[in-house]
Amino acid sequence: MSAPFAPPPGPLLDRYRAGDLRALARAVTLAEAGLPAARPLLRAARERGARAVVLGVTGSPGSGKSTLTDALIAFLRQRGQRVAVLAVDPSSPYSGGAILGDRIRMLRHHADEGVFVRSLASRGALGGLSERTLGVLALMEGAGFDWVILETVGVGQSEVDVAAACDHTLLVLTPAGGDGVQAFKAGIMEIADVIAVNKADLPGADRTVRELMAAQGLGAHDEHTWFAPIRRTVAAKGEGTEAVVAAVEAHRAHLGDEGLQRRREARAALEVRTLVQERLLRRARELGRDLYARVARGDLDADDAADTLLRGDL
Ligand SMILES: Nc1nc2c(ncn2[C@@H]2O[C@H](COP(=O)(O)OP(=O)(O)OP(=O)(O)O)[C@@H](O)[C@H]2O)c(=O)[nH]1
Ligand SMILES: [Mg+2]
Repeated sequence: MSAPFAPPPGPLLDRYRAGDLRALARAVTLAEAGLPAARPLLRAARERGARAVVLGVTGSPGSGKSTLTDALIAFLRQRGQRVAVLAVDPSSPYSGGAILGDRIRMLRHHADEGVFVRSLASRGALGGLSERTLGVLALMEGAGFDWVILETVGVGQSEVDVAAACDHTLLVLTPAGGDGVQAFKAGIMEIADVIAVNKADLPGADRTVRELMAAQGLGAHDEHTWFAPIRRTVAAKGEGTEAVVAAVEAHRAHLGDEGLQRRREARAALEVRTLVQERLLRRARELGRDLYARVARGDLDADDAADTLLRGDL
């Protein structure tokens, strides 16, 4: 029986290679689940080579990351560029129902073949990236998008993860609550390649920009230091998006081919290390039980148990 809305025929891999967005959606699902069927797709994605601008968007909860991402989509589409977005759902108390809101907002692009939006659960780690995030980004890039945007809520470690996963990091701050000063104190500013002071329609934006600039001057720097351009945005009205895009492109020019290559190598290292970690921990969970009992009884010390697991000769 053939369903009325059956996907177009042809193996998934061919359809993915041809840029079919439904095939991409399926590929992402497989990759997210860590299924072996995702492997040929991931390989195909990488064979195409890296060419997208991979932009991480991070910042405190509610700072306007999704609104700004939506505005960036609109601007980039006007320029005829294709955009894929991966929103990592932190499943945290911070974001509440925001993901639903994101979906509804970005739905205005849903009929547009040049836009692909997907949310990914972060599996508990607060705002952190799952083991699969980098694979999913690679699939999006391999599907031929010009920009691949990763949105995550910045809570502690996650900003650092985002910076490691992307070519460029856009930090979204707001004039409210001394956001800028807090970012500086928490060492978050260091990972920013571009800073958006969003909600610039609210009071205090100028002051926030001044504080951020002063903070930038305090850090160690020389003639090669990249000072993250600080741009005022009113994402809700699409204001400042063009300046943000220009700043990201300026950072890309600053990195040059060599700098981009270094970032991509760091990303590859993160991806491989994450997979190794995941596999080792799975093996430890599955095979370690007897060893743990022996460690608990005092028959084996923990170091020897770890060595045994790593050697895999159980
Ligand atoms: N005044 C004003 N409000 C804005 C602006 N941009 C976004 N907002 C509002 O700020 C709220 C949060 O926006 P989101 O885009 O959902 O923020 P977010 O950073 O994605 O939030 P989380 O994903 O939950 O961390 C929404 O009510 C937006 O309408 C802006 O430029 N000015
Ligand atoms: Mg959001």
